[in-house]
Amino acid sequence: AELPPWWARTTVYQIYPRSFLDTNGDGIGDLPGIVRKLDWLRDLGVETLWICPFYRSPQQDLGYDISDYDDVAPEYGTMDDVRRLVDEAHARGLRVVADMVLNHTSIEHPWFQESRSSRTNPKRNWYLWRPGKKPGGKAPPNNWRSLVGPRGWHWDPRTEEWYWASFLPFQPDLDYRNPEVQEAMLGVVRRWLAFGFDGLRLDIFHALFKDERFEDNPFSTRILPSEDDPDGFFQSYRRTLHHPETITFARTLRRVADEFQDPPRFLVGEVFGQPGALRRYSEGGDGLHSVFLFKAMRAPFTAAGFRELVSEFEREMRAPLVPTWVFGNHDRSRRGERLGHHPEREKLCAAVQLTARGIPFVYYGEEIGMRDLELPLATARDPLARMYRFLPDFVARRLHAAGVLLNRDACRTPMQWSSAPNAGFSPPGAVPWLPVHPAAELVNVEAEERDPASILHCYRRLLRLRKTRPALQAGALELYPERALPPEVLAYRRTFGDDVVDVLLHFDDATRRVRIPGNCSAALASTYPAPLPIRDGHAVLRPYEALVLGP
Ligand code: TEU
Ligand code: CA
Repeated sequence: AELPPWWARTTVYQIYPRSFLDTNGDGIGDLPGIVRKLDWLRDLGVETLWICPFYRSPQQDLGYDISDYDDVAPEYGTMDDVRRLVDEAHARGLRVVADMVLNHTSIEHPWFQESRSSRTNPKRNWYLWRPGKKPGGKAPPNNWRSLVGPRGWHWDPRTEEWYWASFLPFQPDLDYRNPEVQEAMLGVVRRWLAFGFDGLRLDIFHALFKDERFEDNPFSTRILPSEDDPDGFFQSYRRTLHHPETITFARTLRRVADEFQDPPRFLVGEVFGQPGALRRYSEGGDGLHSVFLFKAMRAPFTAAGFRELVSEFEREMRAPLVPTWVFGNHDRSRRGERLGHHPEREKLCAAVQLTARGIPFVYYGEEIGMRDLELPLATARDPLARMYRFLPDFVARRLHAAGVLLNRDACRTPMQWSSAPNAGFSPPGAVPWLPVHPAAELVNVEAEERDPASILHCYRRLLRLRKTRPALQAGALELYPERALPPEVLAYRRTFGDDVVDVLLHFDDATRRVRIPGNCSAALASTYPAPLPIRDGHAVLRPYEALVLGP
């Protein structure tokens, strides 16, 4: 059997540049900081780095509001620093994926400045401008709501029309039905791929095309629909998300990516919805290579919950489609929050992520069990938090209960490298852009390097093993039947050609002896520093232990 392309086998580490390492003491993480940690990242064993936006930006949404796609935010570094980052990463065998925000620009982008200047400006129709519904203009064109709750139409008094923004008011959406816009943005994509990036992570890709008739949504709510409620979600966003032309555009983008080879470039879409609906973005092999599946963040932490999840991923993302394993990112509560800051549980999640079929995405800090830091909404850097501050209490509580992070600063605090001042993120005496989590005293890279039972070492062991086993990188997955094991244990087999691996995942706080389900009886790795010996066809599983077995 022949191994699939690199992107289908890789492991991804997500870096939020602002929070990774500050080398010049201005309190802001920078590109030289990432370069300085490349050896460490290679030794950790991750294979691809996804770098959140580093382009020039007023930073109202911390880089997701771009004012120049062809330049670097000066606080992060220079174009030379990007060059160095890509080259030095490649020199270590690492791949680098850039974040690409196609859907919208910053309000400060010269294109929008021109567009808003008059109704006859040549860039007017680069964005979505509409007259109001009623004479006088003061009623929005329709009932569409932004992805964050309130309406997405914004009145511009200068030209007395409304512009559309899927996210926040300072992030106006581009009009992808305008061929000039497509050409301009495909140019941006080509330039960064030609620069040497190995792929792109596509920000809110599912929002690119909107209903061309601008008809009302059948249903509209001020309260964010839950992703678990596909009907509500679909009804209130029917005209603004997952438009068939967006799927078509995924193919256009793929053709552009395929202009580059050695290596083939990778496109991963940020899209929301149920796995079955998201499949459309990559089905047929000529669209996006993969899409984020956020469902792992909501699955009940039980063997049954994960059995269901793995089955769904297998069913809906059947090979050659490749699922993704995401437990956190820069928008969501950190994984440890949901697991009660329980290292053994976090390690079990890591084991699922690194041994089930799919592309693992590890959010910086996840590998050491970093926590959310609760910070006041009023002084937040996150523009969403400053908006949510005005929500009625009961709505805020409902959002919180649905797992929406009201202040995304919480999961973006500085990387905890050591117990030194500023956790080693900024030089002593500097003031980091967000406070360092007080838990950094104990939860940090340096401390975990010393502890073979740490989450960090668990990642290292499993990543190392994965590199040597085609079955883990690219093998088919088959679940063992429920009756083969106690209800607290989930088990599957990965097979690639002659390479076979069995994985046992123990979702319980007890120690139990189980009969191994197949003929693999050599313990290859555990989430504990060393696996216990297999005797008489039985394995002893400690609390939340994951065990990888070979023949
Ligand atoms: O996020 C899109 C998005 O809708 C969510 O992740 C959202 O932030 C979350 O559900 C709110 O609870 C992407 C980026 O990941 C995010 O950081 C940007 O702010 C956003 O797009 C706008 O570009
Ligand atoms: Ca800095």
